[in-house]
Amino acid sequence: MHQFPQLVFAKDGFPLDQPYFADTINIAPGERYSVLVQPDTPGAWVWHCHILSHVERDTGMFGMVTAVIVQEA
Ligand SMILES: [Cu+2]
Repeated sequence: MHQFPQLVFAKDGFPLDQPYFADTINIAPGERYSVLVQPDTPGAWVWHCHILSHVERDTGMFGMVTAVIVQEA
């Protein structure tokens, strides 16, 4: 996720013994990770897979990408 540090705190629904901050996480097929972010900067932020063939092609972005909209409180 762009802009906000993410705290990885669980894998496949089970809490981690040692939560950690990570910019990117390697996720194998079928795995799930849970993260916490503190969205304290308003704007439209991109959250996407870093395997570019999963998110980008000649016509633009697609697939494993979304926008997180943060509004003023
Ligand atoms: Cu991917």
